Amino acid sequence: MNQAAIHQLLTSGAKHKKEDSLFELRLATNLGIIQHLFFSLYPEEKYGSSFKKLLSLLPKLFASRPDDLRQQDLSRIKSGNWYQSEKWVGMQLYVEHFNKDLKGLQEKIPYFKNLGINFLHLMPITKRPNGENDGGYAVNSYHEVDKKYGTKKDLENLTNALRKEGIILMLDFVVNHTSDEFPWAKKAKQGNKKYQRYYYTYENRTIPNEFEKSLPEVFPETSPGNYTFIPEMDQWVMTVFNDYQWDLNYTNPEVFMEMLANLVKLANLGVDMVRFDALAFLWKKMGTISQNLPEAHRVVSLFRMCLQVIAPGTIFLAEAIVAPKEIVKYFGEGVRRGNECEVAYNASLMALLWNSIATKKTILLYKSLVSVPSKPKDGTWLNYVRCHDDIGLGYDDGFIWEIGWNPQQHRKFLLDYYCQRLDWSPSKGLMFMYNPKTGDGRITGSTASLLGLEKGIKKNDAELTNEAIDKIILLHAIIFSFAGIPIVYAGDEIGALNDYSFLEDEAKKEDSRWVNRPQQDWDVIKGLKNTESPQSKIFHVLKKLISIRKASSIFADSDNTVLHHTGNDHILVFERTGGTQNGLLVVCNFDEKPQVIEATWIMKLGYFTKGEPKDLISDQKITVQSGLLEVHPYQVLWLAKN
Ligand code: OTU
Repeated sequence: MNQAAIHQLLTSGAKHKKEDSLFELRLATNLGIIQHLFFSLYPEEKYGSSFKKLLSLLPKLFASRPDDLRQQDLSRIKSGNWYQSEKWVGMQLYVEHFNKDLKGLQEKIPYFKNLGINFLHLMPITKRPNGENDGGYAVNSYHEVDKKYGTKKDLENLTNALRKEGIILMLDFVVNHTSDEFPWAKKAKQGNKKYQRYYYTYENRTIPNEFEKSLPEVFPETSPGNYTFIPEMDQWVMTVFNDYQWDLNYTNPEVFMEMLANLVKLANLGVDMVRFDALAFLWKKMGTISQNLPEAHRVVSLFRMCLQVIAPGTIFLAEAIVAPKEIVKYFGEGVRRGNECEVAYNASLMALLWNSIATKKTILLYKSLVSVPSKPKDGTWLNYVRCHDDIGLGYDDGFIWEIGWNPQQHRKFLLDYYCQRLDWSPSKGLMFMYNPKTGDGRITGSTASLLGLEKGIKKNDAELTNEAIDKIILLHAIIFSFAGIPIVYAGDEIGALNDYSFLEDEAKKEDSRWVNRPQQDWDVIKGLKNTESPQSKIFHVLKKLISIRKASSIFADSDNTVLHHTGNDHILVFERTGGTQNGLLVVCNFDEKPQVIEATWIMKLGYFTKGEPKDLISDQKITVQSGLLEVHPYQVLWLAKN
């Protein structure tokens, strides 16, 4: 298509306000890449008219963007990489488990402010089927609020109130699949060919069987295989996740365009960060595992570039729980700003922390962290101890071998340690999706229960309890000081234990992830003034860590993290560097015994210019004897240059 024709399409009917010209400017700047991406997925020979349709869609979508959000877009463009600031601290929650509904959530804004939370990830709140719906990850709508959470008005009130308080919002864009009740799926079931092409549907098993040869299973226990037979339409449909989640067919450009419109509607609700759920799965190809394919990246990039034109203030989070070298690709290929997602889950760090807790060692952590390929300077991590999902044991087998462990036996040890198969383990986790064919399994359980607090409290064992508290603080202190945005799972700040009530719920009992999605306990929160309870100890320390973080730009992600090797296998040390005057050294002991490290190199780095530095967490001066620094069991130190 030639540029004159494109220009004509774009300007026809435009009103030419200042904002419209800014829109046109953004479009002109990004058009080349949008066109290139589009035709690389949908060849021009066949899909030239689809591209024209996309071009006429963009101004319409921009016209639907509310004024206040357009203003915010402009100020965000001016404020650069606002998401790399040290000021952001997140919390993830299920609205119905937090405080009833959206209105209830709004009432709790003072709680977030008190703790220092200014970024919320609400688990899905849009319409979903009754019964099983994967916590809302089976969507009946991408933008209509499910009535169990309230009304659209309630959401508007909430987002307005949040914005007033400087709290940003993340919602999910379940981009890979819809529920089997979504309007398109319903029409497909009724025999509508157009909508059958919105999904991967097959009259017989020939193609599905070929695909199955190389496709792994995401939920092997509850939803084995990747296809489901739909009697109403007498066809098979691809369902990589649960059998009621139909995979969208992105080889069809109509799907892309309709989903773009859905994405804009979601962004227009006042969403600051969009979580791209399961984005690694967006493209399927026979003979591959159909994850992380180059075309999946192009689809994400095309969404990004279109949103760059329509709603440039909205940023994306990549939910790709895959190998580190694959995760970083979701930042896009730019050296500075990539052209896919601004933020990605630091799934590797999360999984490695759990490995270090069980083994009491940091060798695998170091080996893996040094090998993580660097991300573009303008991207950042979302750092978390755990989320609503299971903890997968996604470690590099090569590194496990190098340490001298057998990967299969090592994973078995971790499952045994966390899933109550070892008497001596403090952990009370449950197994998720154990696959006897492969011996693979994943771990569920709340942070506190996995770290021993449940056993400690139930056995009235003070030592176990205190150890668990220290471990909870240790892991949070790491994610609060690691480069990126930290996000706390709601309840972890008060040591919430496993919630076994899911076992009584027909729609939940097969999915043990519900054990780690507890109800927020407002009675405990009322009692936080009693500073001696385990819950208060955790809460007050985490609150302090958050306020320390927010007060110093050393915590901002400016590519200033350095890992230090100490020669002690139980210790992790990393530094946030800030020139000769400024710096933060994080020293962690993953062992149950005190450990010592050589301290002269720390002195040389400039942490002892005015004598022994104070640990910012305990406010105690650290002591160095004979050039050795002692770190208590599960202690974490934050040392500032003095
Ligand atoms: C995501 O997780 C969500 O976080 C889950 O809660 C959903 O069930 C799922 O998508 C389907 O919508 O397999 O076990 O590599 O690990 O996308 C969790 C990414 C999952 C997958 C991840 C998925």
